[in-house]
Amino acid sequence: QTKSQFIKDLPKVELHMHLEGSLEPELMIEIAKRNNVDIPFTSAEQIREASVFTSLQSFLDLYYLGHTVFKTRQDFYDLIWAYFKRVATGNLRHCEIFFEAQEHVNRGVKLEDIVLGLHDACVQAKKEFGITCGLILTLLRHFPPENMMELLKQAVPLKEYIVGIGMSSSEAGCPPSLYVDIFNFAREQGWHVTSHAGEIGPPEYVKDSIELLKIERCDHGIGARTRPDIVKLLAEKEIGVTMCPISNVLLKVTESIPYSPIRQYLDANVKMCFNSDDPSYFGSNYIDENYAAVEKEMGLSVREWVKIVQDAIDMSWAEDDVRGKLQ
Ligand code: ES4
Ligand code: ZN
Repeated sequence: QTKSQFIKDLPKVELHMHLEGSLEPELMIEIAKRNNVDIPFTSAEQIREASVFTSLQSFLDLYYLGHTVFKTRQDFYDLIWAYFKRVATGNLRHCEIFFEAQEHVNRGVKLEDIVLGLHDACVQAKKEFGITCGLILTLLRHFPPENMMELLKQAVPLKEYIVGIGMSSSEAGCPPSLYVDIFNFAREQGWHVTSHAGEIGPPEYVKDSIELLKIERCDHGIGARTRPDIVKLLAEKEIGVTMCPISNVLLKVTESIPYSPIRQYLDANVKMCFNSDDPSYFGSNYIDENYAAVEKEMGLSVREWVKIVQDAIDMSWAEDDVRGKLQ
């Protein structure tokens, strides 16, 4: 058996994928058409041509424009179903997916339509593909904390369909200290919590997300690499990082995959896993392509690959029965 086949066959767990970042250009065009939403593109080809980024913000501008096509429960079902169909071919077994309801709800979509549309597809994915999925309601830093709190309160009656709360969008000018009340509220509701920290933000944002927000894992986390004390904190507290190697390169967050701190964190015994972030905007590179890219650039050992798959299971919020099946 070849090494690349071994990596293809690894049972995969994805913990860092933004649902709206899996919107393939063809589906964007189709949903915009059926909902009569104006977007500045008439073909999938144009969207692909526009998907070349110079920075995180240049990506976010196009990405949030893509959000505007969604209106109905069916739209959300169709979006997540397309993801399940795609990743089932790459041996995905479990995923926890960020969905950015805050954008849609602020435009007038009902939270219940989003959550129930996604939940229906999750039930079907378990039946048809044996994929289990947790939904992570994701707060967006470009909205004020009061708006985040409003959304969380609306989500309480839908609690059983939501495994945890995340936070994304650009860290620029948005330190973790602004969100202490929000994360306290989320934890009091019994939700798991995670946050993007140390993507483009400074090392202190990783430390403060751990100490002030009490995150259970850290999305990206690569910004801690210049601070051995914070890398050590990640290891000692067993806060795993959900890395997105292709995303980091295409958004110019790191120069190349070996320059992202994969080797450094492995050696420091920080738990980690590899994820796709926004696969459709990054050249349709899903989780299996991220695994393949790391192997091509770095050639990890079989033992390291097995550890990474185990880390992903450990870091997940899967119920014990699912966890048992993943082992
Ligand atoms: C994202 Cl803050 C951030 N970074 C990279 N990709 C993203 N997708 C959604 N939010
Ligand atoms: Zn992300």
